[in-house]
Amino acid sequence: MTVETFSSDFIARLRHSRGVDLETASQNDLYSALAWTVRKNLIDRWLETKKTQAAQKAKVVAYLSAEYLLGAQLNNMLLASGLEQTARDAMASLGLDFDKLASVEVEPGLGNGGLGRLAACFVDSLATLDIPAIGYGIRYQHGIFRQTFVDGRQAEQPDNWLELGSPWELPHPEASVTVRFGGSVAHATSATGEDVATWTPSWEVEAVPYNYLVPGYGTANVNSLRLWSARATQSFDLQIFNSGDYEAAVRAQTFAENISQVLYPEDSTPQGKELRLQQQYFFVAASLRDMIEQVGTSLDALRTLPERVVFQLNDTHPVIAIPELMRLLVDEYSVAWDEAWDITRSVFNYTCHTLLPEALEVWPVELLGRLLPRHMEIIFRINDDFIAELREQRPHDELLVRRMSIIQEQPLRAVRMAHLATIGSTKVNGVAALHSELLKDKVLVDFSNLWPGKFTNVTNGVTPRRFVKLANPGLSSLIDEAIGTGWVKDLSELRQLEPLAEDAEFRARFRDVKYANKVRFAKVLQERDGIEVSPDAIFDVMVKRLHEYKRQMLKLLHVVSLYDRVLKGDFDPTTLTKRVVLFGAKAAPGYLMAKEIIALINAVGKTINSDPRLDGRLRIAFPANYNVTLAEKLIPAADVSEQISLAGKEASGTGNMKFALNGALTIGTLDGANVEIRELVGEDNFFLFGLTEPEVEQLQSAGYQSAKYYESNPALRGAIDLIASGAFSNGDRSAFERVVSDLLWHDRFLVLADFESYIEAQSTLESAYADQDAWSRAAVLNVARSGFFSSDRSIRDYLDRIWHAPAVPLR
Ligand code: CR1
Repeated sequence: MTVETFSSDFIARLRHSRGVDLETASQNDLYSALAWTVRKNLIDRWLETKKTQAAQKAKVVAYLSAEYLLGAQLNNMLLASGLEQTARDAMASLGLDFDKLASVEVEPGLGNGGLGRLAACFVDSLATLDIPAIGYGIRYQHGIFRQTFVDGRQAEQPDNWLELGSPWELPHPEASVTVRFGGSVAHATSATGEDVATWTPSWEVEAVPYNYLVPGYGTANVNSLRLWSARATQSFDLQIFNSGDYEAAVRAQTFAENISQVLYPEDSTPQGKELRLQQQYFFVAASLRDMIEQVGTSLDALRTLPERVVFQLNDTHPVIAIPELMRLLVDEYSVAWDEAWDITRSVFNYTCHTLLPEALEVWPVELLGRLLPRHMEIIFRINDDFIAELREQRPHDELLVRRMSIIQEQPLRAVRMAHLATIGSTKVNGVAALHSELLKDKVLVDFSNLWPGKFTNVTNGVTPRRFVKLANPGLSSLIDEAIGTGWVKDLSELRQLEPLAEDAEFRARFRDVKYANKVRFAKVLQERDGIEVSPDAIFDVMVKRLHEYKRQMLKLLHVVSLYDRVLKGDFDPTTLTKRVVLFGAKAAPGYLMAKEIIALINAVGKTINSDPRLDGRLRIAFPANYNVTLAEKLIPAADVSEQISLAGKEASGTGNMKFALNGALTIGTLDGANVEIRELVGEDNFFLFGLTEPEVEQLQSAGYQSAKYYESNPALRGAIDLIASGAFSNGDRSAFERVVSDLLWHDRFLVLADFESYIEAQSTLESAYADQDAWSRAAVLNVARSGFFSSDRSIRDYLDRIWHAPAVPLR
């Protein structure tokens, strides 16, 4: 495509679809026309992909995920279509500022954090590897809330990403699926003596699919992401309307459409909200129906399901799919129970993303039974069969039965979704080597004893397209020049950079790229948030959801203790290494402690940033509303990556991988994927500190008392006392009492126990940073040795270990 044809397509779009011309167009008109013009170049490939995959009856990977944290689309679509320069030149030829237009896009933030971003990386890699795949999810009207700070405290604003429409989606209302809820179940016995259940639901909604293109990189293949939007069904609506109760009709419509209104802003800990269960069933029921119809609903076709599709359950959120498939097969298509169960167990696999016991979803029997009465029956029957089998294999162990049952009796009768997922799946995987071990040995130990072969590991990965190629053009060109461009599709090629770590000239150029990225980010931060940072400081970055287990408090205590020592005249501030501590973090709106910690970080920032004694050598920068768009600018600029969760709590982490790939050095614990990062990049190129998981376990079972650490470590005591003194709250000693007393008397995540070791690692890090050339060598080695963390590799692992779905390249 030439610049001229791009321009004329663009103008035609503007006129024919938006009804405006160049003179009258708004920024949004221009952005939309630009997006349409780019999309046009992918549509033929998309249609061709669908046709080829259908013709070959290829096995499809159906990824079921309640979240997709996609990030901006335009840049990625341009990369995939190879039109970046053309589009830029075309806009310039029309006198338009490409970057300004691109910045109009509001990123689809249909996810909370790592889990949702992982799903987005996975669909990218599936497309790139030519695997027939479809991502199923929910088209939330409002994605993750927009965070602002009011007096340093988090305030949540609704995310209106669809306000001006999205040029990337293709609605297909004609392919809508009805999803039913509530009501009751009647039973009869068939002539052959089988139980026949008839579910009479009491209400229903329409699920309208919206397709998004998921183009692969360096291939013609374009897969789909299908997100469902809830709409009131016509008949449902009309019935009430005709009865004359217009208000009730409107209420019913609102009720139905609420289902896809908003993403639950929870991360790791679920909330037992009925609407959330409605959302889960809503998208899963629509997706199964959609998939099964593609395979066919005759008995013969249904029997081929395991060869035609594999469903990956992204955490417990979509696990209601297991009883739903049973219901479809048994109730709607008259497959015998045992055969239906064999089919079901062979098409599902489950990925667990957590180690926190409180994060494993459970649904009260009362609620599930009311919302989905037939599913509740099916779950009971699955459980009865399972328990019968268990009693045979492990007689006289009723405690074991109670532990493994899908139904928990205490404190509330409830369905344990992780147990249902494990029982109903072929494979269960964790998301990093350590996590998968702990899953086997702790969280699901009874199941791994029973079925050792069921458990496997697939270490997470990130897409190098978005997080290196697009986010870090400077580094990308440097790599291209050194080793060619193959790394974008085969990230293991980064290994070839290793010898260049010994090349002084290469290191200098690498350093220049990092510095330029810091300058670029400083500019972004200035324009976006009015925050000033100097590129000459260490950029010490901690970005992730705010959670106590991730220990933003530990990072903050480090800063406060430095400040305290300066105040006490312990050392000369001019000897401080110049450092900007960058935080980015959203707290779940109902997570009060997390919100307190945000307020405290901002309060400390306000005080130290304006204290002349520090001479600007130590600063905190906490831009609000950290999102994918900001990450793409921040990560390439980072010198230090903070991965400091308590060992045994972070399932994997994926930010850690993005930083290493962009040449930041990690300071971290032996937790999640940090373990593998350190092994690969080498222990000399990683700043390790903290207790190991077994040590944590030991300390906790011995009766951990955080106050002891406070008593015995003067630097720690100084930092905590300074917070408690009101130094960051205008003398108000009560302002952060909750945070302080929690640290002293509870400290569930052993912040105080790891403080000393963390401070030591930080001073090692500072000495290392002083030798810029040695630092650059370590940074280059981080890049060269992190190729393993490509999501392409993760997907290959899923294919080998779990999915066994062959690639279907287009001609
Ligand atoms: C984990 O906390 C992991 C991602 C993706 C998160 C994080 O360590 O990297 O999943 N879990 O696997 C989560 O969000 C709801 O659970």
